[in-house]
Amino acid sequence: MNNIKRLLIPSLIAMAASVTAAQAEKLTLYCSAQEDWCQLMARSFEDATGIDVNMTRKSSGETFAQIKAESSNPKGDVWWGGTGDPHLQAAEEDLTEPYVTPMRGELHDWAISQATSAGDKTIGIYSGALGYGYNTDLLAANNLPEPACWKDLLKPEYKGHVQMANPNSSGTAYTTLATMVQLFGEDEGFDFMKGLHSNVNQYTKSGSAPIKAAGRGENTIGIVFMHDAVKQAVAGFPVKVVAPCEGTGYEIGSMSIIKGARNMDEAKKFYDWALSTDAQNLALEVNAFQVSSNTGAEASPSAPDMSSIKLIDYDFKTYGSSAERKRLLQKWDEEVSTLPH
Ligand code: S7P
Repeated sequence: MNNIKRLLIPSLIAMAASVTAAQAEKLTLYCSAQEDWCQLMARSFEDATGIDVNMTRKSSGETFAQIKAESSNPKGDVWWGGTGDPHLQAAEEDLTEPYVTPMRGELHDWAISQATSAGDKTIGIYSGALGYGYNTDLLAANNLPEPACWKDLLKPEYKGHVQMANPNSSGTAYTTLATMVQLFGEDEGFDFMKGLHSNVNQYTKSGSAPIKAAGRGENTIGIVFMHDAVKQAVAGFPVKVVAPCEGTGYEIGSMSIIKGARNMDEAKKFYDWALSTDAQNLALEVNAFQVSSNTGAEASPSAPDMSSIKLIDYDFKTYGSSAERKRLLQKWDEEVSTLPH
């Protein structure tokens, strides 16, 4: 071997090793919580581990559809956030990977139940109740009464004043549809959705968009998770939060590792980290007022008090099943969305 080769070969080997190491240290994160929370989680994980994170934010139903479409050639590693139902559907359709985290001992029972019901292919990261919020200035300006119940939203005077998301793209809106079916029974639940349709001014793609629009004064009433309405109120917008009088459904926001993840070690590192108190306390920095799944995580005094809200016994197993979610969405598409306003 001549001198040049003797000098070059070790440095080429070292370069190749560092390229391989650099290639391994990355994570593709699909995120279905609010954009600011998704960004904070991604950047904080990078700071904590040195692993580069490529994050994409999409609503829950959209992310489910993307993971399904990519299943023969998965591009994402972890799906963090979003309502639990589509995570359960992904587990049933074998789109996600079982993983038993060593963090389990730190979690609330409801977070573990979510994992157990899905063969450990998902886990609860937060919980929050569905409700609605309204812009108090717009309500007064339009001489509208203060709504307090779900059925108040069917009154003709609210025509054009109610906004919700499309349940196909949005986990919030699918939770709304499944809640009405559980609260009132299937026939009455669909009658409710049809009556509501007459008053809805727009079905948005994202679940929280209706209350952000209410905060900006572009919409009066937004059907959303109560914590998303609290976020607008805490930001100083004239938004009042309602826990509907009949009772309401709730979500177990979830996290799953995508089957065939290209960066499986990093995916597991993120999964464990995301369940830690430090990671879950980041929620408070972006006014995300869900209940965290780690029992040691801090709770904000502004967060909705779950114990004072009349919650239904939401049947996650049924409404997160592939057949039921598909059936309800198809029925909503055919019988509700096509009706004239
Ligand atoms: O982070 C707030 C939040 O409401 O967003 C998630 C939601 O599913 C994402 O929006 P979509 O309704 O558009 O899917 C919830 O899990 C979460 O609580």
